[in-house]
Amino acid sequence: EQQTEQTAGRTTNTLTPVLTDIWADEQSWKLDTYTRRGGYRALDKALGMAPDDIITAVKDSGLRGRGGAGFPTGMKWSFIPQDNPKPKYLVVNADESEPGTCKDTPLLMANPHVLVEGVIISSFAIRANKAFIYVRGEIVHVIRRVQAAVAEAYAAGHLGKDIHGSGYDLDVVVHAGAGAYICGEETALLEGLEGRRGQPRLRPPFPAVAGLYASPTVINNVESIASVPSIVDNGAAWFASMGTEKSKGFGIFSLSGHVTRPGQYEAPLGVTLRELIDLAGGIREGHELKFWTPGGSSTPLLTAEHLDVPLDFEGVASVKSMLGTRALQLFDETTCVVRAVLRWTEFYKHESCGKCTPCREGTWWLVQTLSNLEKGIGQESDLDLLVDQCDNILGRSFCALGDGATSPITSSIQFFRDEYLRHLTEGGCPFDPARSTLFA
Ligand code: L3W
Ligand code: SF4
Repeated sequence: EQQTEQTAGRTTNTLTPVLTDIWADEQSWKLDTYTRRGGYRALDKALGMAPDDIITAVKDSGLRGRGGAGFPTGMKWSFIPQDNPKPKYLVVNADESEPGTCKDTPLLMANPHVLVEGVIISSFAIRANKAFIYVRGEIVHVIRRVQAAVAEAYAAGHLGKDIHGSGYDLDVVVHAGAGAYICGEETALLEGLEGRRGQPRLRPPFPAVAGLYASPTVINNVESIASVPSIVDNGAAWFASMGTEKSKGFGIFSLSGHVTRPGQYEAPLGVTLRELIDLAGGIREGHELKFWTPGGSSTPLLTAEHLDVPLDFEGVASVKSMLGTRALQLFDETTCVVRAVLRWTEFYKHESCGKCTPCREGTWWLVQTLSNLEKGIGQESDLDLLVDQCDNILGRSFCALGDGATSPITSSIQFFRDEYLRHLTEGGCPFDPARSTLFA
């Protein structure tokens, strides 16, 4: 318990305290605490509704997938073919592994019951009697916490047979992954759940049509499912009143790196990085922002000139990046961008599942070219070679991992070409690594 308390979410400084409102409470992860705060009230309401009306409410709310792609959640649910006699499944993607992304893990630690309640309501809506929560394998304390919450929910009659006397049955399995980033890709995750090597499947068919055990399956991110109880409880219009025209509601933004108070900040979509940095106490004293990722390392880097870009799907796309997982990693002027990008590229090379050639071979070549540049032993034409290597991966890979690997490289060359060249003219990194708190 001691270890898990330390890793529970701590931030209470939020603009829209919905998913995080309970985080500061003592033993916020316990069923009693959650119930005292009105937890499982939405479940009763949902069980009194027609399943299709819940799907309509989620559609009307405008909720879009919180795992990175922003696909409309209610629309995804409506793709489940109800005339298909096969069982339907709900799978929660809790395999949070995107570099910099730390929103689902603290949510699960601090408030696992909001996910469990969301799982029951969502499963009822799509007529599933079995749901899986696929948790990243390395985070054992989180797996234990989710398992404990599921056990509490069974004991209280929120799970199992005839939930709340409604006649609806649901079983939930908490599954631990084995530590591969690729298993966050939805079809690789399904392969893993079925006991096979985690590698992506060809889509279509999308999981909604043929997913787990070739049955209709909804796969959603933790935060998407955890948002459902509040939509049922407060109504679609309440949710849609927050956020922007096409990116409704709220989300957890995780700030890390050179910021005074790193942590999770829940805010309406469309909030700007400038506003979030203010909440987080500013960039560390005496320094200034140099570059940042809007949604983890798979989303193109941005710079200080983008501080006022609305952090919603459209706003970030308008500056040729992606909202992604709202993993805001902030780097000040002491950080060497080439070194940071090399570090991420090594990660993609390591995590490439090897199924397709552009990514398997290409990420290896990216590391070779980049590390030569970083050491200052390359030549100027290597920068063009690097861009060419990216061009041969982007759009030619089997899944989003290959594409994502090119994002930090191409965007950093766009904004910091001179810094790359300085490595060559100075015969090595112009930054004194001892001055960099991240890479010293
Ligand atoms: C039925 C159709 N379903 C699309 C479903 C599809 C999926 C969802 C989004 O990648 C991104 C990626 C990473 N019928 C459908 C349909 N769907 N058309 O909609 O699909 P898609 O292909 O747009 O995206 P994706 O493959 O889910 C996710 C980016 O997120 N990312 C990484 C995130 C990593 C984490 C983590 O570690 N937890 O979230 C960050 O930016 O690059 O672009 O469900 O089935 N016609
Ligand atoms: Fe595997 Fe990379 Fe190809 Fe995706 S892009 S299938 S991770 S080799």
